[in-house]
Amino acid sequence: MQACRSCSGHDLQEVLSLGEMPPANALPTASQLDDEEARYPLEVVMCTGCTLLQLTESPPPDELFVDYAYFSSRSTPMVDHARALVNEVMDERRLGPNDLVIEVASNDGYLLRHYRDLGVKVLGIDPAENVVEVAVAAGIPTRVAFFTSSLADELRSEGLTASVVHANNVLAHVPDINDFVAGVARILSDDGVFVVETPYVRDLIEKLEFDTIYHEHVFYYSLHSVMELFARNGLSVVDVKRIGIHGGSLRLRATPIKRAIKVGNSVAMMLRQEKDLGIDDPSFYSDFAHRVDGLLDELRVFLGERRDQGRRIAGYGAAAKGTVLLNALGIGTETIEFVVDETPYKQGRFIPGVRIPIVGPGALLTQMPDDVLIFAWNFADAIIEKEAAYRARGGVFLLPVPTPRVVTG
Ligand code: DWN
Ligand code: ZN
Repeated sequence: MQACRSCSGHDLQEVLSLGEMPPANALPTASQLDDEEARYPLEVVMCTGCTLLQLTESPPPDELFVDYAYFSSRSTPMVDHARALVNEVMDERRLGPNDLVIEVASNDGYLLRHYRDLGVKVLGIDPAENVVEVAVAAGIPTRVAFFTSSLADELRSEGLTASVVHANNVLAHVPDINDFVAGVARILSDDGVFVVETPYVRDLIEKLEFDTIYHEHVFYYSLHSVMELFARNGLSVVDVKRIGIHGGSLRLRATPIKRAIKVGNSVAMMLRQEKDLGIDDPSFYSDFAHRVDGLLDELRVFLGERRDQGRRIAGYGAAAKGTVLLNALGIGTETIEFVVDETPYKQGRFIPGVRIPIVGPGALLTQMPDDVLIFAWNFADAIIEKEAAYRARGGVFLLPVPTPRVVTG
């Protein structure tokens, strides 16, 4: 990679290298275990020009997102979170049957279903044919496509413009990000709003969430770097707030620059915070790799001690984060017997690279491992509550970041 994907700058400073890894959601089936897995460098650099952190290499999106393992509705907290967001936007915008809401990366309809139930017109856009099938079966009109500026023009030529465009956990995933944002600017109606949720680089660094670095996540945004990207493509960020989802994200609203809407105080305040923290300065990231190495060493000791005591350990959540964590640790079935996950697509498959079997959550009670390491730590509360019977029988939950620890209380 020679230049920044956002501003084309050439001064790229290394932040972290996790070596060569298989794509986090490329879960092999039993019959594929003898096949060679594709591996790509997993390296993050910072552009000193526009301050955007990004991968040096990312597999072609076709390879990552067409047959996709992630079904948003399989995580109840995601559905609940989406419902709350829809209610917030409905209160703000008073949308009705003549308004169109578009979600880019609409997955299985986990968010649009709430607008549809409120009588608002919806259109999903998502490249994952296998996941879109679920959305369409649930009555959510969805285009199987990657969102691009030419798709935006096509939709506009069909007379479609959006009162709201949602993009949750996709702004980080699109290598040609300028074209993507330009497309949003084109499909928004004149008084439309772009509502985005994307993981926040401040949380990644401060909470050592290195396992959220994987090939699907090409970018790691600050407010500063998002604003540079949006301004270049005709959008102005008018409101922003930090939210807890997925380890800590930004929820921001943007409108076409030509509307010259007054920028809210929230934007100025967060930019001030980022300046005071030095988030747009390479030195903010200079000890991250060292801290990650320290965490990996701590995790190896923590898990090794429990295994040496004869404790059997399983995992919870065949999350992309789990693939990164396990491959970075270099541990497999000698330490983690199996991983449970409620997603039918994932069951019967294996964690890439380390080949740990993925099974249904019933295995917790039938196999009764002593410890369960939660890879989907962003949903730990919901998982621990759900698996109360396992704890009642003496099962122990473990969390890996920002420090390895036993869940008590
Ligand atoms: O950006 C992305 C985020 C939104 O989701 C995608 N690129 C990939 C994916 O990342 P992830 O796989 O790390 O996300 P999650 O949401 O932490 O994965 C949770 C996994 O755990 C899912 O496979 C579902 C599973 N799960 C479960 O089996 N029972 C989750 C919950 C809450 C449960 O109760
Ligand atoms: Zn740049």
